[in-house]
Amino acid sequence: MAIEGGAVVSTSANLTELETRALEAAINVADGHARQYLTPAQQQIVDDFPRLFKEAERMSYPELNARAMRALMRALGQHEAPIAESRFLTCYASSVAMEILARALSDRFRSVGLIHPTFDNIPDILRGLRIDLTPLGEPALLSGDVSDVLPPGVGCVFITTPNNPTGTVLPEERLALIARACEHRDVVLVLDTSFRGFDPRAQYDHYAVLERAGCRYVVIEDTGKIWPTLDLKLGCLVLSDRIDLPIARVYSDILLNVSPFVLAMVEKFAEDAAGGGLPALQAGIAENRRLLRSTLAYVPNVSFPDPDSRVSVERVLIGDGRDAVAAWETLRQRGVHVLPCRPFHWANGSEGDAFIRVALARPPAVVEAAGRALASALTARA
Ligand code: EGV
Repeated sequence: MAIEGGAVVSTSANLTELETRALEAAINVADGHARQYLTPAQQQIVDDFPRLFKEAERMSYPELNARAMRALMRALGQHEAPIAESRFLTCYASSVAMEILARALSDRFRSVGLIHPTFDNIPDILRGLRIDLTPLGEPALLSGDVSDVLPPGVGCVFITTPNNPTGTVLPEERLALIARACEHRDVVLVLDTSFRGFDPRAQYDHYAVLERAGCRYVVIEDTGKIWPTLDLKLGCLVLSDRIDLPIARVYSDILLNVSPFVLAMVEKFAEDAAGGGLPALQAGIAENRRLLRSTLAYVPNVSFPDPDSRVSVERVLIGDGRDAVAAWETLRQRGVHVLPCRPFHWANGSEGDAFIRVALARPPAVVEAAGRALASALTARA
């Protein structure tokens, strides 16, 4: 099916390797990093970077860290997030936070329940530490008997919400139910909320829910997907009290501190987000989603399986027995890079064979060009 290069995808390439290839492409809608234009308000913050740098140089690190965290949590509706220094650990990126967490988990648990599908570096990092994974499908996470979410032997449950690539959000009542079950069974609940800035439905106060349930939890917060700051960003591990895992110790093995400049920048961008930046971001993504859907509207049997998704990536169900890897390859030869979804389905790759993921955090012209190229690739005679 797939011509040269295709075999690489189905056997060994991970999503990030495909994203790396796309970095040089004319039209890159592969990675989920933020590559849209800065808003005028964000541009002003950037124009002020020399002053911000001097300020960061002078300030105390713990204070900068707490200020950045407080501003970020406030912007995202997470008012009860613990700001005590011992309860949050800022990292260079959410993948670094993930690696630290996984090493701490591997010290205690052999088995983790993980949302399915999801971005493949999460299962890869966990498996790399010899942790066994049980797939937790989105339907089971969203409804039905909550004990299905906590299979026997599983010491930790890991949920990405909103999920990547589907945009599925864990609603408040369901989180409360799962958190209470975790408390009851002494299972650690981990949430990866990297995409929550895109979706107000993911901005109810998760910490209030988690604290009320009294479970042990770790939340990975992230700024990497939301602001086009050339990958100046933070990932963050937020811990419940008495987490009883060597997370702080592993953190110290990996890093001492993040950049004070990045902390100062995050505070400014978070204040802007709270003051109107988030709705502007959401409107831009919604516009790009409409644009992509309209460029593909005339292609027979192509559909959008996540109609309610608000995240900055969109799945396209290419239908008619078309193969995503073949479509990916055709597009790649034309300088347009998307992602085939097979690797997201880490427990059952073939489930992803009919889906392509298109990144939306781009200038509208890039999304439109990608949509047109995809439409043409799917309508051309094979
Ligand atoms: C997405 C890239 C890493 C990741 C991109 C991503 N891979 N960090 N190893 O940041 O959805 O494209 O999550």
